[in-house]
Amino acid sequence: MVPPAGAPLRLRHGTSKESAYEPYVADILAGLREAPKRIAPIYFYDARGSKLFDQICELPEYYPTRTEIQILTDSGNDMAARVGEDALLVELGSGSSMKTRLLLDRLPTLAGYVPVDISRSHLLNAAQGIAAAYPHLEVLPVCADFTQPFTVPRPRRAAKRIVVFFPGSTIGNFDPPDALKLLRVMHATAGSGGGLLVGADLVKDPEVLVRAYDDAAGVTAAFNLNVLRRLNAELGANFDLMRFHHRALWNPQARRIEMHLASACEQRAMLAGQAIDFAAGESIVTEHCHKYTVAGFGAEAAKAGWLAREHWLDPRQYFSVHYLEAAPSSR
Ligand code: AVI
Repeated sequence: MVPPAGAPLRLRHGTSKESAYEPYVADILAGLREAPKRIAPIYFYDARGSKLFDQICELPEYYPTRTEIQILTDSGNDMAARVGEDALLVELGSGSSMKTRLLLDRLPTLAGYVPVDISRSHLLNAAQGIAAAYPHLEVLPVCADFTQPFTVPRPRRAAKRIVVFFPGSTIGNFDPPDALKLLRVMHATAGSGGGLLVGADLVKDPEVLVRAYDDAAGVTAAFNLNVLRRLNAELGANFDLMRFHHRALWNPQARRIEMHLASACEQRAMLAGQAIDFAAGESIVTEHCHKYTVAGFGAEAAKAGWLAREHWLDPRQYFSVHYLEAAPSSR
């Protein structure tokens, strides 16, 4: 269950009884009753959260976006050669960005472009932007939760293969079992002989990683805290934003950055009539950002039936883009 970015979390006519609330409320409360407490990162993206994320991508410390763009710029021709002639490109997530265009510019024979997004407004904006910039390209938007199987539309001109495009290292925000499930769904989407072009952030100096998620200007802190602001505004919660602090920690065993909201003191917050008690220093985990090695990513993908064909790195070896081919389904 993924809330479309910017969509409200609760029906206007909800009552104070938890059972009458949208399923998101039950999901958030269940996470806050776990140990450690959790709020899923899908809840970051209201309008303010999406704007803050755009600002994060511009930060000097946040290297992933600009590094992936650099790799796509430098090695886009090789990637296009892998995608090949007359392919159908299926992009997971909103497709208005510069990354998509860097690829589309090099794929003049595409049979079609399928942006997939759960937010109808993001999807239609993105699809219109791409259709205007590439008038000869058939654009076939699909409004769907891409973590679940969905039907790929057929373009008017038959495609030789389906290639899934999943930039941004969003795969890193899935814990390993969910990342594997997603790799399997992508395998089913591409079908035998299809491809996957995917960005994955790499393990590196922990100082560089922590700075990327705890920037000097405090934009990531604002992004993290915004989730509590959202729960207050949309669900009538009463988290005291002054008494939670953003923390970004490197977990070397799990090879991930963990984003936390740490409680400055012992305190109680209310959400949907339920009390949530915090000890001083106790935190809510809001996001995991897994970092891979090139070989480790290939090994995970192989479990889902993908064959690693080629990968591209930037000169500092901070970020990787992989082209994988779908072996016949392993299930
Ligand atoms: C969306 N995702 C790839 C970002 C990341 O780097 O894991 C989310 C993010 N969280 C804090 N900064 C960026």
